[in-house]
Amino acid sequence: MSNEPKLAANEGIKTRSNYLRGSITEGLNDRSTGGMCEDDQQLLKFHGTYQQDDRDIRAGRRKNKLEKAYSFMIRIRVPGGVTTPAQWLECDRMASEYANETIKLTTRQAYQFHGIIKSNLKRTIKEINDTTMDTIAACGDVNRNVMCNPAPTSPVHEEVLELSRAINTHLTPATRAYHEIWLDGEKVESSEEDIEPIYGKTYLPRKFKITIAVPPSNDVDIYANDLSFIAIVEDEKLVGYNVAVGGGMGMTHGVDETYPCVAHVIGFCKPEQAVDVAEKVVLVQRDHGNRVNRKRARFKYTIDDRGVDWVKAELNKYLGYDLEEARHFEFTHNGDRYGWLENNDETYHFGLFVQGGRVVDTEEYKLRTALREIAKVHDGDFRLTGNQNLVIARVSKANRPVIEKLISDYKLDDHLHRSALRLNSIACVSLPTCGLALAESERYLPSVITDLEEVLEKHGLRHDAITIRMTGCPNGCGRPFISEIGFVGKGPNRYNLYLGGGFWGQRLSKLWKVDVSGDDIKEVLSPVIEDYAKNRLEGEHFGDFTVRAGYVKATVNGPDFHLDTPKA
Ligand code: SRM
Ligand code: SF4
Repeated sequence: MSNEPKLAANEGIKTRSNYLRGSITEGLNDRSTGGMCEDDQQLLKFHGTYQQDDRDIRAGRRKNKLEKAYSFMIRIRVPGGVTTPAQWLECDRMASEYANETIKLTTRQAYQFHGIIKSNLKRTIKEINDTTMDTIAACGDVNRNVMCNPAPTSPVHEEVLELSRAINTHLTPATRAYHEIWLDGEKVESSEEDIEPIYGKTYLPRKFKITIAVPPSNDVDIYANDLSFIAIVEDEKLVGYNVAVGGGMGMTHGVDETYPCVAHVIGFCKPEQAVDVAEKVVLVQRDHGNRVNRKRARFKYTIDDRGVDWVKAELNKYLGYDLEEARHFEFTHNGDRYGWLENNDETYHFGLFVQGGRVVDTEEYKLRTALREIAKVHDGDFRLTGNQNLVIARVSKANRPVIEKLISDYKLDDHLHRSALRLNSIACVSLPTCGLALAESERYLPSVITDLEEVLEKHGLRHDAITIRMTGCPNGCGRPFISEIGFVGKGPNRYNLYLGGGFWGQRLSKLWKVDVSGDDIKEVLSPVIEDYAKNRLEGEHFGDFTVRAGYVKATVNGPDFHLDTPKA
């Protein structure tokens, strides 16, 4: 008997999969069930799709001894969040033809479709590829969609967008499985090393996330990513990037060895070194990440277990040169800008608030129709933000009146009437599609904000930006642990409340109240809001205030997240 610890089950699935093929093709052809076998469900993630079921009707189907109402979520990678009007129109068509009539804009600048039945899965992925977008590596134990600031446009921002695309392409799995399964690509014989030169047979221990930010905007939340590049600009020229590693949000309630972390800045690299740095950081994690315990398999734990100095030294070894000293930078916010913004090339952006990132038509607000009509005449592009919003971008001077009219006809300029709290909100998808959800989020946060708006109004805080985020479980898909007010699902209509996060996402929050009923949120938070209105210092943000006023202690990082917290 070997004393080697037993590898996590997913490691075996990857090893046996023949580079992500498994029996996916056979499963797709099996019409006796709407689902796929368990191993293939894991492998499908690498291809950008998740098996789910409609949780609103799960119990009823169980009672009637019916199979769960299986369907699939598809995630489309969009490096830097930039897509064309033609791609938008195609997504809009597919949302009706194959999905649930909605397009979901995610917290990582990607698109999602929900509710695709198995018999339409291959067709949908094929048609997404026909639009020159793809879904490979949108999920799975690989590098995910690479994010960057979507706005404004400037030569520096364009360079950064190019880098996000270059890293995205460089770290895309090389296996032909995706082409064979979804695009009817030919089977090509190749040697082991050619098949997957960066990842190897077992890919990464866990998902891996990369982002690039141009200060002063941290709208892509660099501190929550495994690897980030922070653009350093001198005399309006990009001179290189600070490199930050080890951010991440996910944790499990009651398991103290799991916790969110904010990233550590470890050095500086030149622009031409950035792709190489990204690859080598990935290799450090590939070779040293935890493949035994998936709950501690993210890069943040590799770093926490061995130390930041170790990771720096190891990375320098892999690179064959040393990162330089990190340079000075400053962030001021991590929210989006709304309304019209002029770029320095005589084009215009319109920042549009999309509640919960859900593009859908309702009786009162025809958002999806409006965006379809805009896409038909738009001569620029669409940019998805990391806060689930949308920028109608690079509108030409000549075309601006046409777009302005549509914006006005469909009342898309409603940010003017929204509270700053709502404009700085994020809610993860949660119920009914997410299999891991413990409580509502996307369907619930809007009404929580409406309640809190009454309190803000009363105390003159309607236009004060406070970041507020809700997730249906502690996986943290809406990055709640770096917001100033965070709600994290505990059970049906029960939430843990976190306070004290940094306004531009630089400091973790801390658990303040355990297991609060959704119905009590307004009552519980009102006195804190009132105290803030009366006793804040000039320019003091809500998160900083809640720490100074003693509601919570500041979290330094990582394991400290669980110190001094109330117990359930
Ligand atoms: Fe996430 C899993 C949705 C961003 C941390 N996430 C899931 C799944 C796939 C549930 C599952 O595994 O069965 C959710 C699908 C719900 C659905 O019905 O669509 C899901 N995550 C999302 C999205 C759509 C939330 C949103 O409302 O926008 C975001 C898609 C981003 C994308 O385009 O790639 C999304 N997820 C995030 C983020 C935020 C980020 O990346 O900046 C995080 C926290 C950062 C991080 O990774 O640490 C995040 N998702 C997780 C985790 C916890 C990972 C961990 O380290 O513990 C899981 C669960 C897991 O991996 O086991 C998860
Ligand atoms: Fe699902 Fe939890 Fe992510 Fe929300 S945070 S989408 S509930 S996994």
